[in-house]
Amino acid sequence: MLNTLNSLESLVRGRKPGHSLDAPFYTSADVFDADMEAIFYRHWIFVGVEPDVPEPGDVATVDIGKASILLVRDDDEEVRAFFNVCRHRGARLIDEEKTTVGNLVCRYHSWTYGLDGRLVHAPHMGVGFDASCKGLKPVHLRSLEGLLFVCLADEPPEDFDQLAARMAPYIAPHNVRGTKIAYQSDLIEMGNWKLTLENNRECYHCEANHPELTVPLFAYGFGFAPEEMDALDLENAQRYDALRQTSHAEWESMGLPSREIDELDTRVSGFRTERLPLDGDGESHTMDTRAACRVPLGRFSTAKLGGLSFWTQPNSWHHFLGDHIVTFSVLPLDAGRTLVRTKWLVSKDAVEGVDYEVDRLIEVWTATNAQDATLVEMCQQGAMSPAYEPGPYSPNTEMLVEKFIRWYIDRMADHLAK
Ligand code: 3BY
Ligand code: FES
Ligand code: FE
Repeated sequence: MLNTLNSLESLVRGRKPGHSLDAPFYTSADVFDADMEAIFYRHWIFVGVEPDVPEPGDVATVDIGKASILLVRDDDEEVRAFFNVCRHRGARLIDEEKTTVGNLVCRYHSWTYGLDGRLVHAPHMGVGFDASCKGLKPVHLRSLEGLLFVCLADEPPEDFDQLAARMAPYIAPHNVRGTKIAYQSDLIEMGNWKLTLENNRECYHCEANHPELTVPLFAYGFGFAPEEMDALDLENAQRYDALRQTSHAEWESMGLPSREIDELDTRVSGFRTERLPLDGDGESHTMDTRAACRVPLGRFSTAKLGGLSFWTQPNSWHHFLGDHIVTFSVLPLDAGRTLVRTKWLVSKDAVEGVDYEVDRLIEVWTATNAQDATLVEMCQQGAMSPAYEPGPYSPNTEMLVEKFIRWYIDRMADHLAK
């Protein structure tokens, strides 16, 4: 189907605007390899949160394609990132997803690295051996108010700093660094990573598929076509819009930036954010829309802060509530499999069983993730059929899907031009 770079070029050039992609983008191993090269080894990838490694010596590993990355909290309490590859004969250094160490020791021949990546011990290497140039290879790392992004490229896209500067005031009040991970789920979706992202960037499918998520989310935020709404729908949509405006004004007066920023396809480091009111006079993403955790985040005095959403190209979305945070990291495994890693964060001071119950905290998004996994798998199966052809996105509800795909196609075109 797809054998040469030329055919990838013609696929990229032949992309039909406003439509889903040609099948090989979802099914081909060659396109998957190109995606890793052009996107996942080059751009800023969301991999975790500072509370993954709360104390000096804490280590977390995460795989981006074939690259295993170490996240380490060093003795100065700084988080650092390295390639998880020993500089002796290349063994993977740390196997576990989480561990705590004094030094990073390779169990093959005991080469030992400090938490700052320096090689501090290499037995039997002789007098002429210069350990100083055999430290662990560093990986670019940015902490956006506690959200950890890495970039595997030598020269990372520079505009991430602008993203960070604009997003920090939105995220800071939720105090990610003051949280702990109450729960993490790893879900393998049987579909291409771009189907996972496409599915995430619209709520066209929400009413029919997400009975739990549609409890806290306002259906009138889903973007119906005005011509298909009856008088009652229109009135509700207008009421929702008015609530959105007044909520933004109220939250901003409390020092909580809330208004939409949409740079999804206008920047190399594409992102979008907005704080939206929740339904049912709601406080959180729970089945009764009440806070799931009794200890609020940051210095919030009310739980009714709506939901701040934050999306990044190519691999994350996040929801910041008054009482908890949910982060999602999309990590491609192969053309037809994608890991969706979800973390639920609550205040460090909250006590499980007293201030929150894990079941209640994770109920809405556990159900939603499972439903989304099924939808993604359905699309992967469809993309493999000879009958598949790119289908049209709704101009009312799938604009952000189009922005994701446009961003992806532009990045692939940039890569091929080099
Ligand atoms: O989580 C999100 O941002 C989107 C919007 C709602 C459905 N979806 C998973
Ligand atoms: Fe790590 Fe030899 S490969 S010490
Ligand atoms: Fe969904």
